[in-house]
Amino acid sequence: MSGPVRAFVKRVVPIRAKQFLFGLRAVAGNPPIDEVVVADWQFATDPCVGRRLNLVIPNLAASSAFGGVVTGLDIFLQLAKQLRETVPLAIRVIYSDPDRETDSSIFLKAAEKAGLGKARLSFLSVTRSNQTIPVRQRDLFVTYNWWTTLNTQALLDAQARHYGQPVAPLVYLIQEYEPHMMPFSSAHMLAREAYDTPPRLWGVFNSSNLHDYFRLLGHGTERAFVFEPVINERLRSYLDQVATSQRTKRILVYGRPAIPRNCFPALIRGLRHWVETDPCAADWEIVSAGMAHRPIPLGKGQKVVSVGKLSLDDYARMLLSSSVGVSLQASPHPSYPPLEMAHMGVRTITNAYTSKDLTGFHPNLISVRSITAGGLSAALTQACSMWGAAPDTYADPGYVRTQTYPFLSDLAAELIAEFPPG
Ligand code: TRH
Repeated sequence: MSGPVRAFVKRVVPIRAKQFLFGLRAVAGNPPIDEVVVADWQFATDPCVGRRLNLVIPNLAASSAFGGVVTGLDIFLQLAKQLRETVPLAIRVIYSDPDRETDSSIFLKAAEKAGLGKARLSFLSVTRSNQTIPVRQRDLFVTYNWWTTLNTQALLDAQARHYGQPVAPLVYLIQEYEPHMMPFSSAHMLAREAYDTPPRLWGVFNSSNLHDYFRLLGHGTERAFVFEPVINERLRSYLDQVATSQRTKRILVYGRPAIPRNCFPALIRGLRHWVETDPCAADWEIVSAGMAHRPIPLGKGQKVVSVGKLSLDDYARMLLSSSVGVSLQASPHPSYPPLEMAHMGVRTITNAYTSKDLTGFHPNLISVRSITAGGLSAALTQACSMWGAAPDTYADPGYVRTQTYPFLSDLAAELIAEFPPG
């Protein structure tokens, strides 16, 4: 695609048609993600004087409503609730990359559950990269990832210029070191810029491991609100069965072949090495959960069989009846499955990464520094050799806390002070 044609496509073609065009290009090679997501949203005055809190998120769809998305939504809703206890507040959700799977009922149900109701709630789908977005004088924004942050910061700058007020802080839900989710590229650079561009970045960090790593790489914030992962509410109700549940000789692996950070190839190599070298391996069943894939032979007649992505209740039952778990993540963030496995009494192998080392977080956790076939296989042999001994039922007080986001009252109080006077 030539330069002027590309510029034309970026500027005026609706996002669905644009995705189709880029899809055509993908036959020859994937379009760089920044071509699709970095936008040029146009500021428009919204004369309404009421305060409003905006969530800017790529999309909400059933297929991705778990893990980080659920946490992000939860934080936003709890924050809105706390703000509403003090000031009248409208809420707007802006989808930067809506598609046919977009499902606002996910937000509405969660809002209902959080006690926010449906009043003063609105949704805006951005379908053109130069779409005009109405901004009030008293609009504050919470963003979900690097491109929603970059796109939104331009609106904040325009808001400050237009209404003649200081630039508002931008609350960014930082749940992963996003530049590492891409190869060295313009998108990688832009993801780094999302941390360094906002003059008033208020980072909400999912885990102190991630916050440490963020600082280690030289980024800073005006304000940092850090919280540790907390047990999923649905899984919490199964904790009292950990001590008594009947377990079989089953290894449960978090198997997501399409998600590179979950290190699926290393996982399979480790399992193959273990089957090859541990005479006890023949007695074990190996189940993969997280994403459907074909059975994978491991040698000596053994195989990994995928059960796909289980419902949370089935996942809990699977954990309670398994003895050993493996869940890898190439990232400073611990990810949820190793913490869930360990707390459900599964002897769990996970990996360290720079400042992340989960040794000591839970007695059922084995943290490896090496994910080579030999490294993982040795850890599997160690974990499987403990078969028969009762699993540890320790519950980390931080992980099972009921006050999910302890920083929220500080954040809410500080944000209220940031709304310009009406
Ligand atoms: O959203 P996730 O894919 O990942 C992220 C990563 O950890 C990411 O790096 C971090 O930024 C972010 O969370 C905070 O979710 P994750 O950690 O892989 O957890 C998956 C969730 O899915 C977990 O809470 C349990 C649940 N689950 C099921 O519901 N069914 C299943 O079968 C399995 C295996 C998991």
